[in-house]
Amino acid sequence: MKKKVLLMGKSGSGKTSMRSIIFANYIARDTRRLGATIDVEHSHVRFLGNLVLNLWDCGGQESFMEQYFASQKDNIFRNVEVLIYVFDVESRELDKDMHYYQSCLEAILQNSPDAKIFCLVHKMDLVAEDQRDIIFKEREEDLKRLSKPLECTAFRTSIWDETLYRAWSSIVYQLIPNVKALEHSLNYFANVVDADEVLLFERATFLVISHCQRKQHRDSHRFEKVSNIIKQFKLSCSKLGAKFSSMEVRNSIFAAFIDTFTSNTYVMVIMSDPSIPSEATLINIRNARKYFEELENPNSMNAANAIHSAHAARGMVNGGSSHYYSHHPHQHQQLPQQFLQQQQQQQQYHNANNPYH
Ligand SMILES: Nc1nc2c(ncn2[C@@H]2O[C@H](COP(=O)(O)OP(=O)(O)OP(=O)(O)O)[C@@H](O)[C@H]2O)c(=O)[nH]1
Ligand SMILES: [Mg+2]
Repeated sequence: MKKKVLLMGKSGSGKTSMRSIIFANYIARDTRRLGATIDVEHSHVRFLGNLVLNLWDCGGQESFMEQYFASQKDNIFRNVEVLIYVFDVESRELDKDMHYYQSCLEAILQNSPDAKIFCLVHKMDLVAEDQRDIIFKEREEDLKRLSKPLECTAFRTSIWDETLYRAWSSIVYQLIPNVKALEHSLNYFANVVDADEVLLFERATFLVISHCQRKQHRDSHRFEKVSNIIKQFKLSCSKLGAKFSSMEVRNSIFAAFIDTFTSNTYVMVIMSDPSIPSEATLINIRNARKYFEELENPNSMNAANAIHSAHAARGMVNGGSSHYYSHHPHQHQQLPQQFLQQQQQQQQYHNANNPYH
């Protein structure tokens, strides 16, 4: 499934920088070396296996912009699924920026009226921290007003922090097929394994594509922070010739497990019950892999529908190829014999290794 994504905005606003960081493993510092994009640079990014993002990075110098709205109009604005318009927050030519943005919207309205529109108020790191909220709110209001009758979603972004991941996660989320089924299954998985929260990251970009939260958390930006940190770590590993595969972080309050999951995702599981041993969570992650692999691949056994049936849901716990280890007594009777044995062994292990027991 191919989806055309237009990246537009004036020259130097940061389009190629973002694209390179999210999809081509650049680090922020390296973007300083990027030259201005000549005309349109096309790239195809495979995302979650079946989804191919067809990115059109449109160089923003004025001579190119003029051509986009004249001779190249049909070619550029036809079949667009998503328009991402990038504004440099420090730009001194706001009127001109808005003029081009509106020309863009007119062309979208004519050629791809169903396209989703995102505006990124970018380079927010250059604005004093105490001004960021006010400036963003102002810009957001202006943009929403000027976009009518089209709707736009605005994000504040910077390549120097996690806001880049928040914006791009939200954008790609809208493009992922059967994302609801994925979320439903993730919820189910989180309940069975008794996790505080479970997150799915796309494997190459580390964007969050789905999450399930069962406990409140005070930091609403933690997901994109984790994306940002782990992506950097993964890049550092690959520079040393190593491949990041998993990690466990444990303190007195919680344990976080990040692990390779399906062929297109990493999973993160947050557990706060200290009586559940790491091994149990790792087994549960391993056992869920096949199920999620099938869910991601729409050609296999119609997995998206299967999740909605009670039969399949029971199968996740006590039958088929997937077994879950649980501490909850009411679930024990559902588990098959072989699994109970495994569980008893785990319990023994757990008792032997838990100093608080
Ligand atoms: N401070 C700051 N600088 C940024 C940010 N994003 C990009 N830049 C810098 O802005 C400069 C221009 O970035 P590009 O990505 O090449 O801009 P562009 O929109 O692709 O420009 P054209 O290809 O000419 O349309 C580079 O030096 C980047 O390092 C940001 O969030 N903050
Ligand atoms: Mg560029």
